Amino acid sequence: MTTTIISGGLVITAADETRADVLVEDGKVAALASPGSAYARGWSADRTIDATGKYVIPGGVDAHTHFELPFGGTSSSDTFETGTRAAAWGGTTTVVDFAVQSRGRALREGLDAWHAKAEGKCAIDYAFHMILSDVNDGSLKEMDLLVGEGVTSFKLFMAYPGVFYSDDGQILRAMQRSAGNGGLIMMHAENGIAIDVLVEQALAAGRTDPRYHGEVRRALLEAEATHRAVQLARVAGSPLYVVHVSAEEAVAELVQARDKGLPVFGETCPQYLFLSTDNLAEPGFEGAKYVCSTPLRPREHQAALWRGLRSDDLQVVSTDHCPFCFSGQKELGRGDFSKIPNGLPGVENRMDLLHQAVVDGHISRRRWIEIACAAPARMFGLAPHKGTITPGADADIVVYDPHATQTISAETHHMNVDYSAYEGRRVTGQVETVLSRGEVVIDRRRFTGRAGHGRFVPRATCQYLN
Ligand code: DUC
Ligand code: ZN
Ligand code: ZN
Repeated sequence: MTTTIISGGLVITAADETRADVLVEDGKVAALASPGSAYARGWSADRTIDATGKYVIPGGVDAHTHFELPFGGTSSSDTFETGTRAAAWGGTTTVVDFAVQSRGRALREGLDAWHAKAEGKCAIDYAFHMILSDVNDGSLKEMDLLVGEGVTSFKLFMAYPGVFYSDDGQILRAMQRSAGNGGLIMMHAENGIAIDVLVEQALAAGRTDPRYHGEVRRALLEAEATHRAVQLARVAGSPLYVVHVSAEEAVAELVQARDKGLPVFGETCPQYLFLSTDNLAEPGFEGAKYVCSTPLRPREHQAALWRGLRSDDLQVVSTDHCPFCFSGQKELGRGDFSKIPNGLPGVENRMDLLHQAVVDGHISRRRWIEIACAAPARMFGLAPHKGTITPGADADIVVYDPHATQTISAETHHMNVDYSAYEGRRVTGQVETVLSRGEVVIDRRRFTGRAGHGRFVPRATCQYLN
């Protein structure tokens, strides 16, 4: 049995901030004690980590990543090995990635393929959601089996006709099924049929630059789809989690639903909080670096997102990490924005950017831990093992230096992508040491983990409602 004491830090969870020593035994949190009392209590340790002057926080839970995702004629550039290592560098100790059902194929085939990509490769623990691209009698039945295997959430798309798109009838049927089996429906809420008309019209008029990606994917079409998804979930009697909310008008739809007491939840991502259409409009095709869907919005939308995060109308910040290199991948869309692979890197940056939001006064320290660790763990059935520091929980712990400053850059990041969406941004706060189930995977800013340490975590059903 290996024991570690993390001494002298400020332990921050979503519920509390206390100065405490943390005893880790056999990969789990064994106890918390008032600072300096560890030895008086007779604790002994193989290793002591001095966290004086530092925060001791739960490892981040990023509930939205795409490693090795085939998309837009290419594949996202982080593997499970590089992506989970970068996550660890950024203080994230659990990721939930999206396995994909191909059209005309079984969920089982897609899930097996994602298990094969991840197994033996991950530096931190991982779990899967399932993307439904083909809702039919077979896939509906398979949803029950997946819930039994710990894949308890299913993403549906109201966008990308001909690829991932489901029509309203298919969505309703999947929601009815999840109402019965405890699964959580995650919705990509954009009206893809209308967007495709606007794409065609823009290209025909010669509007081919990256910024038109943001213009055709109108905020109103995100709001309309969000509204429709909420009504369909009401009819089905199922809860609903809307992913990557970016538009103020979509937040308003969620607020309206939640004010009615409906079990409707929302996620936003750092790119919508920190970036804007100004980035999409950067000259010389640089805007391609910021093409993702839902798209970046004018910066005026950011206030509604921060407000939603403070008021709990938005519950989770995940990354939608889906990196494509500028060179050779984003470049596929030169002369036609609709051919730019959609997605941004960010799995390494989320915890730091959200700490910067604490420094800037957008959210409190405890809210930082709630939206980045505790809420995603509860939402996706990972609690009480993940997302908090309490006796019995997995010892997924980050020693965080709140005073260190750093400049985010592709030169120094660990994601397998040739640019940073946050290049040159100065932030206060930095991950110092990271434990994953008690094993030190980052030791004072040196990677000490290994591919294969990370395990698949079968998840319970959504605990947010309990
Ligand atoms: N949005 C992205 O930006 N990338 C992958 C899929 C998605 O919905
Ligand atoms: Zn999506
Ligand atoms: Zn996504």
